Amino acid sequence: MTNLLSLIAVGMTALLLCCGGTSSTSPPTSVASDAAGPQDATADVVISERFTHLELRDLLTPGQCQTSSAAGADIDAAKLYADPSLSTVVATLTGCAWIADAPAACPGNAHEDERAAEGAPDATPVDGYVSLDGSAIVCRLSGDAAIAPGRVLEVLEVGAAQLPEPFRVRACTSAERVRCGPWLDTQGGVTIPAGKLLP
Ligand SMILES: [Ca+2]
Repeated sequence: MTNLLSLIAVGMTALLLCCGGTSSTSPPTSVASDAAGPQDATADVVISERFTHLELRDLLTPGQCQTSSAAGADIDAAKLYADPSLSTVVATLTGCAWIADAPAACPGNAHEDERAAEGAPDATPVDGYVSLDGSAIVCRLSGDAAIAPGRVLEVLEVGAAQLPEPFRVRACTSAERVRCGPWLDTQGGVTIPAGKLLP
């Protein structure tokens, strides 16, 4: 009887070892569970690739500095609309900064405060805009918004209506601009289907 109980005990142990071993060596289940964790979710390429930044670069030819104190494209603001009806603003610009590795700005710029491109449009003939002056700025879309198909981006370039100044814009996933969509060359105030700014 004792031997029988021992055999049963050994058998159960073996069964437990068997099942425990089987369970711990089933990688598909284990990996799938880990992949659903928050860390792996944010590392996912598709999920993390959000084009949340805009680079605005002057098309003033380097070395062709103008004598104006507001040289180049004058950016008042930008608005990202939810859809082509242009009725709902999803985001404006925030966190604007001059780009250090862009061509140096021409001297004598009286409108060098890059933050003038942030927030709602507020330009007057003498203030409220940043003159790109041969250089470039990068800004983040407010509210963690991102460029997405169906949305529309409006860039408000101000100044003389008879002389719209050329600049180019592209969307990037970060201020470091490692991953960006195509450049879109334009001039003056403009609305752009946001999908055109995606790779
Ligand atoms: Ca402004």
